[in-house]
Amino acid sequence: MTAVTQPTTPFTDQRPGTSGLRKAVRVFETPHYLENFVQSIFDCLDGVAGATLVVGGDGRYHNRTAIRTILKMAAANGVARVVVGRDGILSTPAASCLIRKRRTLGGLILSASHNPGGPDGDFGIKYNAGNGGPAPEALTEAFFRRSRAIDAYRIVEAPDVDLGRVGTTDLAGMAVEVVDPVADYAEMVEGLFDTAAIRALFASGFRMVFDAMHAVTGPYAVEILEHRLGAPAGTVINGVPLEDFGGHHPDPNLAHAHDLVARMEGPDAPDFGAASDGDGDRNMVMGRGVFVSPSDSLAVLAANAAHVPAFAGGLTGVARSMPTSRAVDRVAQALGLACYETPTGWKFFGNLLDAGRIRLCGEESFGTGADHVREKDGLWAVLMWLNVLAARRLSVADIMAEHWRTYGRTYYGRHDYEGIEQAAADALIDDLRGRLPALAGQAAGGRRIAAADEFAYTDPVDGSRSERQGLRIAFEDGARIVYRLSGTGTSGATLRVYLERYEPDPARHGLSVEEALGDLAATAVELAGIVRHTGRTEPDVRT
Ligand code: VG1
Ligand code: CO
Repeated sequence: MTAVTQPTTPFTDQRPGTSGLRKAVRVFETPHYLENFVQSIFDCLDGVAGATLVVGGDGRYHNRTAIRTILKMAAANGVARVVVGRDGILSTPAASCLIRKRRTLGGLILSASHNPGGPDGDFGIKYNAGNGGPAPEALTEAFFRRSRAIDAYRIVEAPDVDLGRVGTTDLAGMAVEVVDPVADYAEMVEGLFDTAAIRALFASGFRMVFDAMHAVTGPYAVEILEHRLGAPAGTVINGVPLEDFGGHHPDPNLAHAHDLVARMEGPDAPDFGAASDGDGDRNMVMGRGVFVSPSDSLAVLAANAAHVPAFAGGLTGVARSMPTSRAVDRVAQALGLACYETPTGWKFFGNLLDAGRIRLCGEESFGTGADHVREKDGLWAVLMWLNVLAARRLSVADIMAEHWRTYGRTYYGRHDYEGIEQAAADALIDDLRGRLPALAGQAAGGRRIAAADEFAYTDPVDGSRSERQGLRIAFEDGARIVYRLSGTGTSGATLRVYLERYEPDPARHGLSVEEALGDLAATAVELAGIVRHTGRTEPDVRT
């Protein structure tokens, strides 16, 4: 079999965003598009020849086609072995787990996360390094620079490998090892939790619903929750992964997880509800009659970590992305833990986890994780909650009420304006950036602004610097507004507006989020001139 060097012309739009290169499937189907980016990655890595790589994805449309191409390119680039999930399936946390367990050079994960799938949907690819985490910015920038200069890629001409059968086959001198996508991950998480307590909880009649949203976590959730932990059959709904996720957004939030929300609000609601996203790294948790905001979830898990065997040795520190609410900061302060604020995106947690400075971290966008892998992990977060519920034997509502009594409640909301013109979005941000220095001390919507700045981050471990990570306005009463543009969209720009307000008084912990944040939302619209810049009078999504 022969390796051929295929000439190509570089693409100019392959800069990785918050979570890798994410584009419409149609763009990935452009001749040489995927190949160009994959070769750029190989060209920037040290030690590709002779290396082992992990490859897998969330099973969406184009997953298998892309994997076949990647395998042939890996062989042509001298990779010795590729570990690939059966049928090309690996959830993002399972891929991270395999990279770490097998000590591979790294891995390629194919996913566009919660973005819709199918021929008219989105696709994505990202490189994770040997620690199992998303490549740091310096590396993704190197991929991008290479993608604009590259003029050829290498690929072997060979028949496709059968990805449907576990076992090792040869592809032009490279070993392709097809593995069960669930086994290693299931074994890892079983070692982290008090599984006997969780099994006893289910045996006591506790009921839950896990909505896999026809995305990658279905087989993981069935194996772990139903087979290993004894949850009744049928606990997992929408458990069969589909290439187009059944036509839905596999995005676990109140807007998109309708089947779960309907069950949790129905007459015979179970004790606990959860959902995960397209690639299995996000989570949403709910109790009967209560939705747990992701920022609160992080805070509750930090406060209750001592009930979980993996954290018996203590937490050392915690981290949250900047726009995530400061609920976890209050827990960290009370428990004497270090608390870090990072830019949006999981790659910034990696160094802190590797250095042992933190053991738990999360984002407001339904992402929670810990030091067992280097990705956020949806099913792991659900198991954390189950472990805490099993240890404490309280309802989710009681746990939340207790948490807010102890630490105060941080009301939180995010408003997204989607598909706005890039130029209008940039103008809005530039305009507000220019006005930031003058805002401190001014009154806005009945509050006084204490400080206004643009977030920049210096990594405390390697000293690398990330600028322009969101505009922040802090008020004297503890409320906060953050503005930033999404780095994961595939058409136009998305403006995200993050709102939070601290309420120490337990008598005022029963407000709806709308009641609690309505005036702050109006102030946010006003301060940034959202109507003037975008013509929009309402956000498209509120989470
Ligand atoms: C969004 C979220 C961010 C998350 C990222 C990737 O990014 O806000 O918190 O890390 O998605 O999540 P952005 O730039 O669109 O705000 V996933 O589940 O796509 O890996
Ligand atoms: Co995801």
